[in-house]
Amino acid sequence: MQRRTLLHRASAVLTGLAAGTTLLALSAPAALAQARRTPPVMEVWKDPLCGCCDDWITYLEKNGFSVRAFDTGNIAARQRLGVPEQYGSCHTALVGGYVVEGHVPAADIHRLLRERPAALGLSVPGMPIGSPGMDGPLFGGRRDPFHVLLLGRDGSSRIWASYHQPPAGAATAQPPANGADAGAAAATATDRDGRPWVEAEVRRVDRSNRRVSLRHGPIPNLEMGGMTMVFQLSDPALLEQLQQGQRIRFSAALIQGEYTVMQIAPLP
Ligand SMILES: [Cu+2]
Repeated sequence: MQRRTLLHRASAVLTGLAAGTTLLALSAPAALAQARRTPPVMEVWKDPLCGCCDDWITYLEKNGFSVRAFDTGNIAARQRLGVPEQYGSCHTALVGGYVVEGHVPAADIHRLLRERPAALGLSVPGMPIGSPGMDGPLFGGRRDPFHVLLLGRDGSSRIWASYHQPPAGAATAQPPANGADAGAAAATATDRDGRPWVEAEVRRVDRSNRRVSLRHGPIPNLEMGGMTMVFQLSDPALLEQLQQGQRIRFSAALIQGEYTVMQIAPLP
């Protein structure tokens, strides 16, 4: 009788877990089993408008993590935790004393927590298309190669894992040589660094604040729909190329939490 009750409870627990509900009252054995399986808690700092951050969080929750997300304080968290700028992405997380920057696969984080190397943490710099959270329908199944880096506390890094690498010996696409940029860029779907080109109309050029307002089409790598938005510029010299009313192609990225125009090309 008692055994049957326990089994009953166990199946209720499983049902509850499957439904994703919070269990408030567990029987003692179930609570013990549950404690052993308690998912690591990860804190994530991100921008409230960051769709790919939300997708990454949803993915982590499906892959063994419990996430506490903060919609502000991303830049401050990155600085406080000591992530050098070149390893930055759109969100910064902390789990088990380690920093996790950007769209890092769950398996690499589990391995980090298991092996516990002397390190700052892991990073996937930028926002590679095809990484977890950057693989929604908008990206049409595109899988760009990327590395997960193990960051040292001294600012160094080494490769922890690699994904979607071209097979050995395969010809790798070379970026167009400088000087041939404009023509080649206009003829391709991505900029020199593989970010998708987006068509836009320049609405306003704010030279004193070094910002530009663009009415743009969807930006797949930022999971942003078409809208009018203000961007900062990766290089202030880009301002000189922009005039109100002009039609352009541009690429964008999230740099230190700010939407940033990375490159500009004439429309074909
Ligand atoms: Cu992202």
